[in-house]
Amino acid sequence: MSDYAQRVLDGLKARNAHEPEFIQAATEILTTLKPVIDKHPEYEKAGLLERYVEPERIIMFRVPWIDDNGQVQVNRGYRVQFNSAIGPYKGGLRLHPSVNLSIIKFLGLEQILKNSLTGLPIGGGKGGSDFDPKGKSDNEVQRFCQSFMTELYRHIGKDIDVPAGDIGVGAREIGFLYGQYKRITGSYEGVLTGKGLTWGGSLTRKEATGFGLCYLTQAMLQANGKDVAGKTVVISGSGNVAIYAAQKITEMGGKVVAMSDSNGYIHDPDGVKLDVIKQLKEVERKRIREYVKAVPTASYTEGCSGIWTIPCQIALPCATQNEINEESAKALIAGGVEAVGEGANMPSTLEATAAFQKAGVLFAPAKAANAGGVAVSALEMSQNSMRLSWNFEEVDAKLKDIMIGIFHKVDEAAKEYATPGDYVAGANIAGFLKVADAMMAQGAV
Ligand code: NDP
Ligand code: 2IT
Repeated sequence: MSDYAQRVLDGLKARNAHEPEFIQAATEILTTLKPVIDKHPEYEKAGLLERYVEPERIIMFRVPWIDDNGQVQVNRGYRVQFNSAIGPYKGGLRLHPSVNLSIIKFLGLEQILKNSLTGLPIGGGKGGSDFDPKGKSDNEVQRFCQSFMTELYRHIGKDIDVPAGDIGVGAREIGFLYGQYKRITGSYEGVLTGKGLTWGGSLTRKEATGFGLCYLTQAMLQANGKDVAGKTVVISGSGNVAIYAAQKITEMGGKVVAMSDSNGYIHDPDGVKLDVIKQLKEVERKRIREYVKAVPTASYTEGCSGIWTIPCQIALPCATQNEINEESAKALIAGGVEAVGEGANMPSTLEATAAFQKAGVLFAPAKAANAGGVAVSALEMSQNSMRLSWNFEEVDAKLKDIMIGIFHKVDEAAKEYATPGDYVAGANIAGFLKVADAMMAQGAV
């Protein structure tokens, strides 16, 4: 690592010692930026890296709401407005009991580079709350969302900060949040993405992250003389990203044999029946263990990490951060994995990533591989501004172009600055150069 990057990382660790996920994301980024930092000594005088790792603004707030028993509950809300050098802050909202500042900051830091890679004019931000939507009634979720937006509305806007979904935030939550924003401000504007199709949403946004992951994984395989067709695929999670990754990879000729949720995983060697998963997860909000009732030939195993012991050629982690540790990576390698495409944000630990790269596994890092969701969010913003809607095929074609374009940018940056095939370094460098250029041009702000 360059001296400058190392000093910035040391300072970041000292100042944020209690934020392990943020330190993990920053370590990977700063480590791989060395060739760029060495080439641009002017960055140091401009304090570029110190500014890059410090959010422009962190908003933390109380979210009081009343449960169905009349009891007042209090959660903590967050919005980290990390970097607006290339566009308004853009990034999802996560509702999960594990949410804390470290997790929101790591997601925000990643989002800056991801959004840059899309080629679209969007800065980086992320938010959420430690609210757990699981087991809550629709009315409780509505009251939480209304309370959350009652504070958040003053900090966001279509040209300021445009949140969207992430874990625990789907169409239902975006609806409640949007309704409350509109009620408070009186403004019908594209302040959130992932909206319903009758009120400003974009076709293909629901499918975008999963589809985009498959387009990029396919581009990576083909650049290396391989193809998705005929491959056995393991996908973790069974939420928005996992479901549409499973759909597209199946269309491409891959066979998905396992999926999971936070309780456990199902193994269906005949190929996972996606209509059963969609019914369970999108309609009934049930646990994945119920799958074996509909498909008795499949098996269910309690606990999620065992999914990585199932032999496969393609692994698509689509659940959450650090779900693949070194042991799981070694199990995947032993099982013959040829390619990993990260649908979730930072699903592989630093040690797992190193193990994959050392073993020669094609490895598409999250900020490139899962950029399709935010890319179509940016297309939703464009459609809202123009007050028109593109059809499914148009948006899907643009998404595919963007994902293939990202792969080429990443591939070329790896070749020019790092090691050919090191898509981790390639993604960080390609994403960073655009943001750095904008930050240098805009002065010390
Ligand atoms: P969903 O809430 O729709 O689904 C999340 C899935 O992951 C569920 O199956 C959930 O299981 C599982 N999961 C969540 N947390 C954990 C955990 N701590 N341990 C084990 N399993 C867990 O979220 P998304 O599909 O939208 O998001 C999945 C990942 O993709 C996240 O990392 C997110 O940041 C990333 N991502 C999402 C984008 C989007 O457009 N939605 C865009 C880019 C990245 P359970 O139901 O049991 O909790
Ligand atoms: O991690 C991500 O890129 C998202 N959750 C989607 C963000 C967005 O603004 O669509």
